[in-house]
Amino acid sequence: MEQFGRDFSRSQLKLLFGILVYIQVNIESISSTCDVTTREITADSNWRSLISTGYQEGGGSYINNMNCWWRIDAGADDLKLLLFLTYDLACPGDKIYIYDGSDTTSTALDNGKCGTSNTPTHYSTSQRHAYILMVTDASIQRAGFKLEYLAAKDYSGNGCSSTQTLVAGDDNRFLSSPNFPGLYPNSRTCRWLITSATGNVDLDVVFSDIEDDLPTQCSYDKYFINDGNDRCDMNGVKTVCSQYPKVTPFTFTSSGSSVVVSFFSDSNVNRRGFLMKYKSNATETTTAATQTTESSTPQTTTAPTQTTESSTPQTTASTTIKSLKDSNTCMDVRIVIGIVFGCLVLVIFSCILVVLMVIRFYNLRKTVKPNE
Ligand SMILES: [Ca+2]
Ligand SMILES: [Ca+2]
Repeated sequence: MEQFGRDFSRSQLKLLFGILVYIQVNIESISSTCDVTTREITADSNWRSLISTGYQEGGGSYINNMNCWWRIDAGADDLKLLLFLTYDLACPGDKIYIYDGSDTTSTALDNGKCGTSNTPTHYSTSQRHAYILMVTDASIQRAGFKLEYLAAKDYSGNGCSSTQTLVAGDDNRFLSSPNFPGLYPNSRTCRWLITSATGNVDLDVVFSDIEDDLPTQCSYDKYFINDGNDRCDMNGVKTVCSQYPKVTPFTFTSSGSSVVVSFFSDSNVNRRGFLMKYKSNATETTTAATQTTESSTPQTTTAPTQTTESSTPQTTASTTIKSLKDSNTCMDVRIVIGIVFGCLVLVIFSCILVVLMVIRFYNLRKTVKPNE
């Protein structure tokens, strides 16, 4: 009996300890992200995801009566944040707020979004911080939100004033459209020649959001990747247009030691542009063949049980990248050559006509003279 009492007490103690641990774990799980302090997150040049508590890809749910805060830091004063939000929040009590700054006194990029959207909403900050607030009320839970973020800046340099030469090294360096991650300007032509002293050039397109047309002809805005240092050489050229999220991130390896990237925007409608990494690939074997690959592997996000970050990059739908043998990269040169050639033909033709008329005139005068 005494043994039974001792065992019973031990079982009770174990149960009580288990309950305390359970409560403690859940309190820590919630308090680490909500209600107590702002969670600090540092972004980098890789796509990462912030998801609300309980969010799972295609399901899950948050809990009632939450107030959650996150502060994302791009990591340096010259970096800004590019954000993509998808959400499923029950209106009107559950909302997400996004601020362009380090707290709620900053300008709101979104001042209380709710409802459902699987199409990502774009935001970019004007400085290094973004502040995120999620609130939920006492009833009705939905999936929550997923916020993908990336630290970036304008890496376009002087490529829009003249062809800029960039040297690829062993480390990842970056090239972007002008004003990235903000909207690119209208009526802009930019060109960058990327060279490698030790091998081939690897391009890794991280992000692409370019005004397209339907059906996709890339007749509005676009960028080209030319394999080699001659932008007019159409062998192996890639052209990219289409808005996020249609373009699947892709990689491109030059067949030689250089590649030319050209960007064109027309006179209206501007979007976020592109961001790509480039580096030297010293181990590549130089061949004449174009080594272009497109990654179509879907990027998945795990289903965590609490608010977390994942290192998975953007979810994308399809690709509209295409090879063009007859693109208009060099259309401006061709037009000039055509006009010059046409003028020459016209001048030569006119001269021949004048000469023929003069000859005929003198022949007529000779014919008429004997009768005078
Ligand atoms: Ca609710
Ligand atoms: Ca445009």
